[in-house]
Amino acid sequence: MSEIFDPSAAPPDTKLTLTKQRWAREGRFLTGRVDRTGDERLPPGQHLVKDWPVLDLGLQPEIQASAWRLDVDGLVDHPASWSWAEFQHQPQSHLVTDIHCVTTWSRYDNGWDGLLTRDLLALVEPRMNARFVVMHSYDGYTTNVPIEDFAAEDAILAHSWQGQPLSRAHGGPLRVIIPHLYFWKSAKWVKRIEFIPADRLGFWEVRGYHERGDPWTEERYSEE
Ligand SMILES: Nc1nc2c(c(=O)[nH]1)N[C@H]1C(S)=C(S)[C@@H](COP(=O)(O)O)O[C@H]1N2
Ligand SMILES: [Mo]
Repeated sequence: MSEIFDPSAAPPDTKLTLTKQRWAREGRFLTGRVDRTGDERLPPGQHLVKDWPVLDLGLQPEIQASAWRLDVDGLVDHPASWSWAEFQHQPQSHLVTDIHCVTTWSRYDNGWDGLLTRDLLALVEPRMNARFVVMHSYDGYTTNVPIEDFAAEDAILAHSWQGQPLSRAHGGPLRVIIPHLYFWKSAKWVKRIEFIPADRLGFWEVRGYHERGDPWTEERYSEE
């Protein structure tokens, strides 16, 4: 089914605001502190870089704008299936975050534009039994996160970096950014966001990367 959010159908901020107010009352998606300063800003074992390395499976899919879609489905009350034009009509936000890659580089102050995952969640309304999120990409990559991590206040589906359209090498036209986890959790070329009841490991997670990937506790690789 395709239930496309129509911004002209109802005052969009009202629905978003009401849903988020209800979540606040229910204590849903409460996450840890997002802002970190000073010594705490650079996680242990990381070093700063000024450039932006490219890491992927060696295949950078080129998606024609006319063929691009984003599906949001699984355990949600209002699944979405957006064309590029429809996606661009969703609420837009700007934020600045750091990047922490498990290969030990970090990059500060990256400006992103796109749809906050909080706003996406308010549109599709995950059910109470939706506990994990799997991101599927056009290159076949997948990665999994608990829904609380997906719902972090600074997580965003980004189409622009530093005011410019995201390059294909870095995941354009659209990628996920989850700044408080290692960067392999930030799916490039995202095409589907699936809400599921129990954890299902993604591409790197089945190959020994940590299920969660918190840089501040160095959740780099799983123990076995
Ligand atoms: N679709 C897709 N997303 C992906 C990957 C990938 O291979 N395919 N690699 C991940 C890894 S391991 C890293 S470190 C970052 C790299 O993003 P960058 O190339 O923009 O630095 O993307 C992550 N997201
Ligand atoms: Mo990575």
